[in-house]
Amino acid sequence: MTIDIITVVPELLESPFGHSIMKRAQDKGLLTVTTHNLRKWAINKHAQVDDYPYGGGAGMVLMCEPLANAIDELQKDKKFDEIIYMTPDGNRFNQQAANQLSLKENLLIICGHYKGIDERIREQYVTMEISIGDYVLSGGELAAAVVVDAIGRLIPGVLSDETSALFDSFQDNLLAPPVYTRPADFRGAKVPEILMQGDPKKVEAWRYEQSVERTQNRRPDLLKD
Ligand code: 6GU
Repeated sequence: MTIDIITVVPELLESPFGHSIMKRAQDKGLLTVTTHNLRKWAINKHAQVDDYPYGGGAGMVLMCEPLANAIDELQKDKKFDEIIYMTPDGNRFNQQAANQLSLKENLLIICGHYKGIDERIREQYVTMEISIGDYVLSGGELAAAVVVDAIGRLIPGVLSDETSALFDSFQDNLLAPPVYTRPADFRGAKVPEILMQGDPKKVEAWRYEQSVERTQNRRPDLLKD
């Protein structure tokens, strides 16, 4: 899978994909993340990519031309399955959306900044709008990093134990069960006996029970649908 990201702050996206599972996905050639500085397509020698909003008001708006020229140029090299705009008024991101996007070949993500991007780019280019929650970030970059991480780890072959994503929280609308590692006794707090006995059937049943209980207690809304 390839993911191209257009941003005015590429520095914000340098570290998130350089470590751990995202790094391994890229080293294995299963995922290629490329960030593009929008200023490369600036309209003048002052590197301008934004302007005042028509009608007045605070904040700047990313202009049509730099974004359109950037997208047009990137589209010459590949066909994007989705052109995604990160915005607090987009569709709320969740595990189901991550699953669906992990099956795509080429994604393009546009990060807004300031007041956002000119509406005509949303109308003419963007095929999907994503928000990561009901709060406002100062730009789409951190949200894009969240989305790329959630998608990237689902690409087949990325996780060392291919089945492990199947047991994530939310994958079946259940939260994950509690986990333990050594020592068996931490300051008097013992690991549940059933996990120590080594009967896989019993362990599986216990984990499922714990998942349901945890979901009932913490996220009863997940059990409704
Ligand atoms: Cl995708 N962008 C911004 N700027 N803020 C957000 C968001 C995205 N999702 C939640 N808040």
